[in-house]
Amino acid sequence: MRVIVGHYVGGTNGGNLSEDVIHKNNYAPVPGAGEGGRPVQLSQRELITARELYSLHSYNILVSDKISINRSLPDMRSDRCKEVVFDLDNLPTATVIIVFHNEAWSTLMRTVMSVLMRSPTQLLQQIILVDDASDRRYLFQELDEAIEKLDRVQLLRNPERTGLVGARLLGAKKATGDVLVFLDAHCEVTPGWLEPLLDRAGSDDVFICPHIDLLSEDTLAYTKSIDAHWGAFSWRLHFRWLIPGGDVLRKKSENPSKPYPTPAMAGGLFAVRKSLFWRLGGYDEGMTIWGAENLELSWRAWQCGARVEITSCSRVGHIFRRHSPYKYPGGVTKVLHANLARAATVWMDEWADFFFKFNPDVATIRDQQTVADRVELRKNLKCKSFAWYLSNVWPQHFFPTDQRWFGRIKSEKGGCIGVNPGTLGLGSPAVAVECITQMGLESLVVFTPEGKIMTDEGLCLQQGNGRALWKSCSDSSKQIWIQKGPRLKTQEGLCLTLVVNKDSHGVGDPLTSKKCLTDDKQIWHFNRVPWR
Ligand code: UD2
Ligand code: MN
Repeated sequence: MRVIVGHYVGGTNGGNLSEDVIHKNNYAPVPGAGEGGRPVQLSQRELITARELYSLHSYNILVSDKISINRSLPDMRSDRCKEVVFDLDNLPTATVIIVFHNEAWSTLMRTVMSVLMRSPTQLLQQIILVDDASDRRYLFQELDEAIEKLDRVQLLRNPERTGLVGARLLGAKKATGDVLVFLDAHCEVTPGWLEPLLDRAGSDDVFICPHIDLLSEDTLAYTKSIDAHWGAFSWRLHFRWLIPGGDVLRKKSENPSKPYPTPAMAGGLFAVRKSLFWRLGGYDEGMTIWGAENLELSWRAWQCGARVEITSCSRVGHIFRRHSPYKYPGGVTKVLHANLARAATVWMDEWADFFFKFNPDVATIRDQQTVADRVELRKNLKCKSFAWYLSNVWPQHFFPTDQRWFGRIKSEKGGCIGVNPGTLGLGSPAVAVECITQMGLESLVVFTPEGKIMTDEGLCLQQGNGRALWKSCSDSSKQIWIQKGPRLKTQEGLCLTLVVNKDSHGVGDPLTSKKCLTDDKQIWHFNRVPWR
């Protein structure tokens, strides 16, 4: 099969490509391509085509179309995980729910086939595909016919596009298995993926996530993702992968096959007992299209007496994309902001005020959200506070609290302690940033009672050899700064110093720790800012 490339006239969402390209299924497997999870390399000419087609799905569709939908993948589990024996007769059954909007045919089918190939028959009750009102023609009759041939797979069509929450709820209502297992439509599961999920989900108080590995958006190579990760979120409520707390890491290395807790789930891949899913209120149906439902569900689970966990014994690959390929009715920010506003309003208590205060554009739509039924749900389920969540589930968090100082630490010479937006935060040398007096978060820091200077994204100011650095917050004593009057001292008694260049007013100048002197460059002003 030949790929017909439309003429390139610029634009997004495939709008620049010919109808034929957009609506046709160009799946044409090349024997051996991508087998064993190996990368597929393209010729120079194909690379040009692939680039032109990229906007259709935000991954390399040319590569995907060359790889068999039945491709083999290696067993990605650790030896300790492979040793675990499951009693299949006593595990609950699964309904796998995969929702999609304008997904590529080959990617979608490979997701389905990987589940069929690698799930024990007696455990897989059914696969429910939910088409969230796609308009690509290859997903119409051609998909119906392909699905009809498959055992235990059914396809539901959402009459109107609701977004992933509405589509998942549609699937969940039709599920006959004991456990709901959600997957994105561009995943591939590996051997042994289902058993650990069902084993844990059987307990009825947990949302259990697989370890999400990486399917390269360019080559579709399957690669392992960082071993010790958990999910959390930034001050702007963007989902983030972070290093788990020390006690979790310790337990994880003692017992690598045991599921470990996570403050938040990424959202796309998890299993939950059907009864628990509905008892805790399913999803917030007011959330449209994409975004924030993962945080809402995570907070709800933890605050309302359940847990969110990851098991590294279940390995599933997912194509992480840099851009969203589909249309957001009303615009991506409008959709995402509305969803975030709902989640924050219902679950975050005083931290909702923090979020809205420093995200004024989200605040403008705060009052437009009708969340009375979700607030009622929280009351009926007798859920705990967000303060409880932060201190018990995510004690390593970097949000302000009543016990933590919050504000701007300004040098006598000008400039504030902070991380410049758009620069590499992690690992980068610290320089003074502009003291933004409005709601900008860049020059705001949390100063904890134990002496950590934290910023958004979990970065802490750390004493280096010479220059101070922004590093992931940890238990390191190099991250402790003791306030002595207007000075900030390291544990060795050195003073935080701004190395001022002439005429710079401090901004952009490096921070370092030096012998304490009577020196303006070591004088800091602590301007407290109310955080709610
Ligand atoms: C992550 C999650 C995703 C979801 C999202 C927040 C993973 C791996 N992925 O982003 O599941 O929780 O965060 O909302 O954890 N879809 C529809 N209708 C729409 C839009 C999307 O059906 O209007 C489908 C889409 O085809 C896909 C799934 O929803 O199968 C998730 O969307 P995504 O892949 O764009 O989200 P992702 O992985 O960036
Ligand atoms: Mn996805």
